[in-house]
Amino acid sequence: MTLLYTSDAERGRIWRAIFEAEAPDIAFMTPEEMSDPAAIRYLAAWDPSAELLARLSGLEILFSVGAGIDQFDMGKLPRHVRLVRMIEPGITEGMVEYACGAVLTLHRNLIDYRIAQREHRWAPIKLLPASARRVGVMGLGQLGQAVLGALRPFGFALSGWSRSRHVIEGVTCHAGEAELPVFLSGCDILICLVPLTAETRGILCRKTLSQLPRGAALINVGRGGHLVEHDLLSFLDEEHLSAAILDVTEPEPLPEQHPFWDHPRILLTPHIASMTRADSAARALIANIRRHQTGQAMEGEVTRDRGY
Ligand code: NDP
Ligand code: OXD
Repeated sequence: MTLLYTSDAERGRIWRAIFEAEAPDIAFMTPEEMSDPAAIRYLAAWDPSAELLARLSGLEILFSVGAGIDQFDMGKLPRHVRLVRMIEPGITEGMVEYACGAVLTLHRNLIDYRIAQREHRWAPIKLLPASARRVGVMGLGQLGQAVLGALRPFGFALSGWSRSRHVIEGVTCHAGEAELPVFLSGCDILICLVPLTAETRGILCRKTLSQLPRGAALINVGRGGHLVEHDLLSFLDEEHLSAAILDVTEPEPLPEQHPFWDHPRILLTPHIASMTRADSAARALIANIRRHQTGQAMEGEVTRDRGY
């Protein structure tokens, strides 16, 4: 049983040590060590080249080293190869921390205070109780639900939106395109945590952003491709939106001259909301391989036709 690993070298050293200690029956290999490509059954990668994929004739499963799978060119991946995204505590914990930090930044008007500080203005803003602030999460999957769970103790009025219907205690749940307008109209702070698919590309656009209440703010931790940048800039300039916290852009990194860099109402971070944690991810991968070996459903297997 051979696993080929083609991602970050530092993480690779940690994974190798964990595989050797905890799953010695699975040979852990990097491309430099690969003598027989046809013997590779599992590939753990972020964005494998088409040339590499073409050489792996015995490949059964492609494991993403991250939560997202939009980076893969599905057209280059043979239909029979199963695709699995990464679900591991490090990614979830990182996202929970970032999203809660971003919501509190907006809730406590820290973007306004940053602007006021630059202008040497001492300008207190009346405190709004958390219960009066409506926070909505687009995407009620692994990360969206964890974020909602962590926001709950603050007392925010929580809602969520997903493709299929969910029932989550303390969260008003909406489902499907038909319920998107009512969901958006109840979000003072909107968090985007859907995967990037053909259906969700450009979902944060003029039509949807205009359905947010005046003064609402956006947190995009999904993918840059969700956002129509020009529409966000118009809504910020027209003061329909009050602020945006963006962890993802398209392209990444953002070009030097991009207007987001200097916009006073945009807080930008370089795609660091969460990161795959080496030790917990290695163990999550081993657990998934064991599930596969014993005929159980793997955690995070992607439905390829659905795109996530
Ligand atoms: P999941 O697959 O667990 O959840 C996806 C959610 O989105 C599901 O609730 C799904 O609905 C919903 N969804 C998908 N398509 C649609 C649609 N067309 N309309 C409405 N809802 C839809 O994903 P994760 O929570 O694990 O991750 C979400 C994304 O977060 C990743 O794909 C990645 O892009 C991003 N991410 C960003 C990181 C960062 O550092 N910025 C780090 C990690 C992830 P349903 O429940 O009905 O299936
Ligand atoms: C991921 C990411 O998908 O870091 O894991 O964005």
